[in-house]
Amino acid sequence: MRNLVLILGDQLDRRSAALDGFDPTCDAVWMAEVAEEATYVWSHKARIAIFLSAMRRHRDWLRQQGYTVHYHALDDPQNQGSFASELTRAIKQHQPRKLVVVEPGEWRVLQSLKQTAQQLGVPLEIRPDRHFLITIDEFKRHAAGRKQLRLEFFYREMRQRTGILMEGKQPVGGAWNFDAENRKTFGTQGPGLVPQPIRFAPDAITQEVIRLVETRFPDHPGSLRAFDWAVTPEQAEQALDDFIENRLPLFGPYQDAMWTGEPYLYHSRLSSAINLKLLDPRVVIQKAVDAYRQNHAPLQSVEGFVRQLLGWREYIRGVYWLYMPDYLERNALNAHADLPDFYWTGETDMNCLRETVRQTLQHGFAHHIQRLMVTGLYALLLGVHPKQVHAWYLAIYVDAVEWVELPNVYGMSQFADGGLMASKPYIASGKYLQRMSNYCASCRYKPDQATGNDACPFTTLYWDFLMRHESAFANHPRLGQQIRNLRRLSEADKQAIRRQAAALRQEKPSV
Ligand code: FAD
Ligand code: DLZ
Ligand code: SF4
Repeated sequence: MRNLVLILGDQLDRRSAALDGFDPTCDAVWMAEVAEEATYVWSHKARIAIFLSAMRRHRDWLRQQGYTVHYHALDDPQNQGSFASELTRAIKQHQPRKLVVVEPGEWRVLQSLKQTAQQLGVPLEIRPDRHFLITIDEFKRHAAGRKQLRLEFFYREMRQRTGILMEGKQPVGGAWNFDAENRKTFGTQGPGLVPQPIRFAPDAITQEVIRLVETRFPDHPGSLRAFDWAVTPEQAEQALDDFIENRLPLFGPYQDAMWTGEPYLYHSRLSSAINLKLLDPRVVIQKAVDAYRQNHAPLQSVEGFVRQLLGWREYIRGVYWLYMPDYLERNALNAHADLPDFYWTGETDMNCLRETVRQTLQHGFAHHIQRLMVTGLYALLLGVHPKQVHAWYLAIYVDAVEWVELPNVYGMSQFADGGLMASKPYIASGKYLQRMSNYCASCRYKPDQATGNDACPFTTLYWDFLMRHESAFANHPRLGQQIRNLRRLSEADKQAIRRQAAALRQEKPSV
């Protein structure tokens, strides 16, 4: 054998660079379902199922195209359960002269592949992942010499570089973003009838995978009863068209809103398909821009959506590869509390957390503002150790791959990187959740109270957070107002808040 081409679970791109120059007479593809990837973090059943189901579809497609695929199924009795063991077995059996792989989505996996190749004395060729619009090296050049990395600068550069939503050198519509128009709430009357996203009933392959996951990982969190994710490029494209047609027009204004029983609202629900590389982000962006040009969706929605993909997604990946592996060791706020158990069960009387976690367990999904301002915010205010927060986020979402999950958790949500990625910690009290959702209306707590039996734990912990980090943020340009408000509290109030926060840390409130 000349080349053994390794295709990992999140590399299901039919135009992958791994397949460039493939010669069916002397090359073969290797894919491996391995238990370690499901257990390394305690993965939600739906996360395991989506990867395995999509991998099996890709295997079948490759074989239909004439590629030889050596596929290590999870239930193969010889499968020893890790990339290292399965790759070693394959190398010994096929004796390839070279291994070829596209840049993996995790630093840990890259090290494991390098180590195995080195131990067995087989060269490993790592090819750039052209799924992304900017390479890792190009991002490093963008970062070089800058005192601070910020999304806004990067995003503008990407707009200029690609010409997306540009008129010559100027942004279409005369502004780079329309954030100020994108913070609408649903008011007390609620969102009304939100067009529900297209769903894909599990077919025979997915059903088989579901049975396998239930048998092999019965104690893992989450349910598979509602599994309806896209697992092929064709389904992913249908999901994209459905989003563009039905939800993109209102994506912008309601980007930050939340509502009970509505896990998707006007979000695209495309992250898993894009991260598995079933969808090319260029196609997604182009279809959104076309919708604007055809007057189907307003600029504020289209720009808001494009920014997530052309801006945040590429930026996040750049940050990950720029700072790994040291990034994982950061804990700038010196947070050491344990993640409350209810993150795995949803059993808490805090309604916002109960809704978000239960929905997450049901679908393996929560939209961005739920991840940032409900589960993320509570962990940040409580002071949970960032590694525990990271292990939860990596395990629990169907779209979680470390390159995208980790900077979102450490940089955007927990401020564990001390501001490398985001300009400030995203902190708020329960009053923010009251404004942006209807969660508080049926909660036993009161968002405007910081102490006493009915005090909202978010509000108590918000003030406590400011007190604990007052000196660090006293001169922060974007937290000044919050610190000034803190300084208006009486000493007695501060004491009471500290006591209540300490009790919350011990109690881990549950029903
Ligand atoms: P939409 O709201 O419709 O956005 C469109 C697309 O933009 C998404 O599909 C996604 O590809 C991209 N996008 C949006 N925001 C981000 C972002 N902050 N970073 C990178 N890409 C973005 N996203 C993941 O894909 N995997 C994760 O593991 C993940 N973990 C997160 C953890 C935390 C703490 C936070 C705050 C965010 C996380 N995100 C993650 C980002 C974001 O929440 C999800 O991409 C989004 O909720 C997916 O839903 P959607 O497809 O409906 O996105
Ligand atoms: C997340 C995941 C799971 C659950 N299972 C597999 C698997 O069996 N085989 C595989 O190749 N990848 C899996 N993945 C994705 C990996 O954890 C990891 O994110 C990617 O390999 C990084 O490129
Ligand atoms: Fe969440 Fe507090 Fe509102 Fe209850 S009152 S839903 S705990 S923010």
